Amino acid sequence: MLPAVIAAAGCNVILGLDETQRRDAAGVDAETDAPKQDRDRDGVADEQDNCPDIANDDQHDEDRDGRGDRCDNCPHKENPDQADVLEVNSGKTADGVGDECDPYPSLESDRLVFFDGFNKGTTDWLEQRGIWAYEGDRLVQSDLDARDAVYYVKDLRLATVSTQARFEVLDIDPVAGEANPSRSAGVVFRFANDNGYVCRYGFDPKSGGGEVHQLRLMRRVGASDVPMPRPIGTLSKGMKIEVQTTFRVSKGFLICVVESTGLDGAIQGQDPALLPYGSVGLYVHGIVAAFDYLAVYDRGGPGGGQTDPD
Ligand SMILES: [Ca+2]
Ligand SMILES: [Ca+2]
Ligand SMILES: [Ca+2]
Ligand SMILES: [Ca+2]
Repeated sequence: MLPAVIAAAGCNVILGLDETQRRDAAGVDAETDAPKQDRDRDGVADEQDNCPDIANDDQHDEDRDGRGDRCDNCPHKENPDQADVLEVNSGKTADGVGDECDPYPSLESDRLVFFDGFNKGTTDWLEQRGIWAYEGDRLVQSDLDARDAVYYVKDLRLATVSTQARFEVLDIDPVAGEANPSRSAGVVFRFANDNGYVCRYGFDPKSGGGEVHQLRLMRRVGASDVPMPRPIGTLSKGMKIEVQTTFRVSKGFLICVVESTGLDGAIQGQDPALLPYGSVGLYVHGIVAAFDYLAVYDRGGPGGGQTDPD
């Protein structure tokens, strides 16, 4: 029986050619007899392929720098030169994360573990609250009345997590006499027990009129703020805001950075009660926001193990 099994297996290998391979097998230029060059067999010829060695049939290029997301060492930061030299300049080994987006550009071993340019129209996210939909290359939370709308990436179990996200403020719920009148958006880090932190930009009405605009690191345990909000510029419609966070879980250390034209700020907090891992999400409260991307970086992988930077 053995030869028959082998013959059947061999037959399956031939019949098992996928659609791309069949097309390639037949893809011979009639005039030159030269095979079409499509090294990664994603159906896009090499000279047109923005990642000629990595299959990426969607050809998505979030930052429009000519490199497809799949082979761009900063998929969301324009860096056509793909520079990744700052570790080497510090006597270390380049880690493959471009200088332009590397959370620790002179320390090796950073790793991009999750990137979503929100172009796929499908999701394998863990959980959502609010009304989230893919609209033209962005993920939009469209419920103006939503309080604590979130979108969670599935559990990442990372020891030190850095996130980079950008969103546009499309609308803001007018502040009226309500119990929780704050408006904000940002990135949330959730621990396994459902507690966590939000790095967010937002504002509250000021008693006696006006608004207090602040960058906040908000602890979600009992919804109490980490007591170091930092006043920054005024949130307005059309503003594009970049949020960067680092959660150094092993040291109970959190950094929250917000950048936008006309405003920026950074705060950090420390909490010895941080748990060893969690998931990352997008967070919106009383705002319609369109997220361009979310990138998540790790130093250490599951359970940690890498040296945590000081
Ligand atoms: Ca390709
Ligand atoms: Ca690119
Ligand atoms: Ca890039
Ligand atoms: Ca790097």
